Amino acid sequence: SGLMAGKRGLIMGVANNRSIAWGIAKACRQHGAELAFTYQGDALKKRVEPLAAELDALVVGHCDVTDGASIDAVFAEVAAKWGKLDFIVHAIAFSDKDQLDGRYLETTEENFTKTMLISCYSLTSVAQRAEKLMTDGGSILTLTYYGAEKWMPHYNVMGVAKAALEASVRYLAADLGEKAIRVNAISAGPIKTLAASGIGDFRYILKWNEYNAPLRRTVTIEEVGEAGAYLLSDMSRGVTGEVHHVDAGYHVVG
Ligand code: 0WD
Repeated sequence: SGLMAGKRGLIMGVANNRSIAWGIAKACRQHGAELAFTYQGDALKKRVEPLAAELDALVVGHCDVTDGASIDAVFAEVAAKWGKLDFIVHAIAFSDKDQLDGRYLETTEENFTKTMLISCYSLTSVAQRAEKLMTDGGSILTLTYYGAEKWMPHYNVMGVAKAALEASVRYLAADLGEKAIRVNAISAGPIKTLAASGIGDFRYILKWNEYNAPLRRTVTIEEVGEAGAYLLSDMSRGVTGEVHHVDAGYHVVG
């Protein structure tokens, strides 16, 4: 269908075919969008290239959000290839695995800073570049988790970073609204991905959600993808600064 026909979007955060960003990319493509992927490092390049090919997408290069020059290079390539941009999927987070277990209290200054830079500030650094390319307005989407709102076991410093990320969504939405650029987040329920495998007792968290979420199950990357396509398309043109839960309803009981 043509819900997203004529729209061009940058997908950041595909590590493999289990990534949430991949679920969103597939849905956007199904609705007619044209896509460009970034990858982080050569190891992921080999994974991302065949996935991009499946969706007839461009690969616009290595982007490590801790390296501003690599973000600039990616946006320069998007500008050269497309001249403008309609949407961005920011599905990036990182924290040292050994601090996603045990007590938040043990978080080091070094890991706190790194976690905040990669998982929170990167949305702002990406939005700064996007503003210049979203000349017809646009939609920016990031991914968050319920651990931003409530204490969750093992989520620790990532919960603190996600709380700041959700606040960033509101501030960026206010800053970019007059340019018709919308900024929203999906708060996804737990999904077994590469990033999730770093969180202590993740299998227990999945089970807990299956027992307690109103829909009595967890969600898929395809379900997050469809909700993402809504937030990235004009269907949601009246929505910005929103944190939309795609979590089988867990947040109403948890
Ligand atoms: O249960 C889950 N999986 C949930 C994930 C529930 C709710 C939210 N999320 C969020 C994550 O926190 C993240 O923001 O969704 C987003 C996507 O995560 P994912 O799909 O669960 O995980 P994954 O497939 O591993 O993709 C995250 C990717 C990285 O993968 P790895 O595993 O190699 O760290 O984020 C990227 C990288 O591709 N990434 C970076 N990209 C650029 N620069 C960087 C960086 N410095 N660090 C990580």
